Amino acid sequence: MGDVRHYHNYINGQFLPAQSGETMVTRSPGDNSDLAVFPRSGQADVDHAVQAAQAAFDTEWSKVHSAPDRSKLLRNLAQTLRDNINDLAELESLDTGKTITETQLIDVLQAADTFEFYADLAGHIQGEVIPVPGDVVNLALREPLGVCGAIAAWNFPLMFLAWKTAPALATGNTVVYKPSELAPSTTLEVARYMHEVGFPKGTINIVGGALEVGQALAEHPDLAKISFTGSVETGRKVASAAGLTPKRVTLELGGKSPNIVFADCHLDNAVSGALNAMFLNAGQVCLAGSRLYIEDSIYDEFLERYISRVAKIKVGLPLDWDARMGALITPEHKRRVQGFVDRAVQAGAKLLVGGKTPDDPELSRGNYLLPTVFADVPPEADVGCNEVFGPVLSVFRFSGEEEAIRLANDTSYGLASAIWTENGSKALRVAKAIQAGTVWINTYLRVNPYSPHGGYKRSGFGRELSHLALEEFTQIKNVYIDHDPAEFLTIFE
Ligand code: TXE
Repeated sequence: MGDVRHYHNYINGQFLPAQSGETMVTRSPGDNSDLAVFPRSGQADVDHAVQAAQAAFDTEWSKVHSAPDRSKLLRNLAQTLRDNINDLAELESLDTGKTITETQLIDVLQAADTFEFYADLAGHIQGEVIPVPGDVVNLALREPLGVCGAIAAWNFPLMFLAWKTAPALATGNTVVYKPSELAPSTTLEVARYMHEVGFPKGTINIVGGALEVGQALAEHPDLAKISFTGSVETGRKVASAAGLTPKRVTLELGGKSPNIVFADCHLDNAVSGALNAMFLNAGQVCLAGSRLYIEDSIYDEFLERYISRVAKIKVGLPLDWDARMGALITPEHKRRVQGFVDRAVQAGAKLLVGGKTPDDPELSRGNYLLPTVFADVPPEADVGCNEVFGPVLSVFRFSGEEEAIRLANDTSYGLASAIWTENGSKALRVAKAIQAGTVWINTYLRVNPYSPHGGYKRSGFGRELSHLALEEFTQIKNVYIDHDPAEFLTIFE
């Protein structure tokens, strides 16, 4: 699919190869052709980046650069993303396999919006004055943490870059960021924009590589925080490594989110919502509504309408503007997803649509799977309860509010959920009863920089986005000033 690109790390304001000289290759999921060569970094590169970030924090970023300066840089970066939307969207599609329609309409714009949102907030990071009795002034100052590490997954590279670096930088921290080795290209491209926009050297460092880089970051004694997005299993390792040299941890892990359709819903909207919920980015979305619960009395009608629309989803090459679903990230991941499908069939689940590779010869070299829907999923089929991270939906039926809540909460995950009903009181009752970090009512996958994002239960802890992320990247200093002119009281002689 064109020329192979070559990237370096971005450390201390310089574009550098890994100190070992080693490189890795990323392939385009659409046809598995080589897309980019980038550094396979190691401990020495992470140490270099952390030292650079510490020096920038100590000397410049948190002290010399005021909030308006930080705000201006973030805003200029957002504008640069917008100016380069066509190039970035194309590269993001080639690197991740998702459709150009998605990357143009969602990924690049969301990333730019997020940088802008935190540019706005940079000037509003405030502490408190605490009303302590007596002749005392008590201030709670809100200060940056120091050097923050970030480890990202491959499914929304540009958005994760913005979600993790924008609040960190806005609050005066410096950052060492590791993109996923499966889709690092746009992140390494944006490093160039960060340089051009004029972020001071060492403020933001991007280190490419595989799990060795993630491990080195999680274990690093000089990091104040680590922010991680990825699988539950890796999240557990990151949290325990981070605990050895205590640092703050934010984990955004997987999900198996319930999408509940009550009989009194707006049927057309609920059908459209359930398509968004499951098939955007070919289901490789932590928030995917991969358990669809339909109330008994509308079960058949809903499914009939839904399946006829699923069957029309065009699976296509990432740069095909008519395609509505692209490729899965790697051949291994496709095999993993296909494994869920095969086991579900063996366990007796009813395959309503999809379940196989598309016939289109144009797609034969990529990692494509047709949108897939199962009904009558028996409890022993893991497709119904584990995160598939592919375009595979399990449909269940329920009867009444109580059963909907019980089924929705019957999972160790708690990332997202949705309720479709025209009854406002019912919607609020169910929303309060669901154990998840997000409950959408009559919509699905509304994500924006203004609203907090994060999980309950095994889906993680800490919040990204919104003004609440500012708390995750700051600490409070208690300044207590006694200006009572009377003699100082003490129990000592
Ligand atoms: O994730 P990993 P992968 C889920 C989804 C998917 C599965 C595996 O189910 O199929 O996870 O995806 C780095 N210490 N999600 O393999 O392994 C790694 O280099 C420190 C849900 O991509 O968790 C990458 O940068 N870092 C999810 C990042 O961690 C380590 C999005 C994520 O890798 C490390 C993606 C280690 N020991 C996958 N091992 C979501 N929440 O959206 C790996 N890494």
